[in-house]
Amino acid sequence: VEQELSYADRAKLPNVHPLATKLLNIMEAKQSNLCVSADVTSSEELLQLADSLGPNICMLKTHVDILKDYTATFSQKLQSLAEKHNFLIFEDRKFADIGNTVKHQYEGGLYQISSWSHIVNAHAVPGPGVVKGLSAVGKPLGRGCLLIAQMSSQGSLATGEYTKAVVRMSVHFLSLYYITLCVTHNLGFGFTAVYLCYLSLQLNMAEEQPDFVIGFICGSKISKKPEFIHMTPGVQMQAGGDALGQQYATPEEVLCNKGSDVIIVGRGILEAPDRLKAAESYRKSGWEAYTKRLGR
Ligand code: 5BU
Repeated sequence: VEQELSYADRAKLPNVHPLATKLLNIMEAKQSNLCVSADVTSSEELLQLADSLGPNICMLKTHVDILKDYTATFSQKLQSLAEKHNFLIFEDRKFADIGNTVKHQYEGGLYQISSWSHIVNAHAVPGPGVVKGLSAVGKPLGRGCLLIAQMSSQGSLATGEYTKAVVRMSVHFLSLYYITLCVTHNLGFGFTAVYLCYLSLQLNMAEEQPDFVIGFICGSKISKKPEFIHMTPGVQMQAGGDALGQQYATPEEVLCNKGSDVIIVGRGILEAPDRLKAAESYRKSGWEAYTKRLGR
């Protein structure tokens, strides 16, 4: 039986993105695969959350556009807290436009997300251009991106063949351009053959250096490549849902049975009477489910 790699083993893989290495090392060091979704509307409260739950988490997820009082100073303070407590920041922006537009949305505007968020996510709906656009801004800064391959909400259309296509896009996003070129320019057979050779080279290069996409938002493990991080929202101690279509699975189900790497928990912690105690119990459940999966 093939033994599964631990987070620490995966951090050392030769082709892993430096940011994924950093995350995997944080997870191992803090024994935490918990990402808290800090869905609050006041900057002060968010910073307080980051400071108090910081020691228990590997990552903090934000929706900056729900803050009523965002300032650049807030983002600086959040960055300091991320350094103080050794966690990564993930702005759940869900980019979904053409490359040129997402470039501006990522770098500019009010929030200047690329300047403070280690990780962002994107829908694959627009095609490879969305990753290309984001990567033009994020790659020089050492940032990483998660592609949304599945969603936790009821009736999500991101399933089946779509999910598979997202996984393929994570590796091949450059190569798709060459295929399109071949087809649209209706190149002859000889040309196409040469292109295909070039293409397979490109594929290998992409696989050797996954340069911006570090993983997926998904409900279960969807790629066999241990370099990719699988992150799952819709997690609570009790399976169920909310009134607006959110669906919940337990940490045990997500990490042990579904093979994901990181659990994302919002209201399971935010609405608990003692947030710190709740975060610690999610961290502990998450870590136990992971070690059970490894069988160590
Ligand atoms: P909850 O309070 O644990 O239900 O919050 C879940 C968070 O994860 C919330 O910020 C959502 O916007 C986010 N989310 C999600 O729930 N499901 C998804 O498929 C994606 C993001 Br992508």
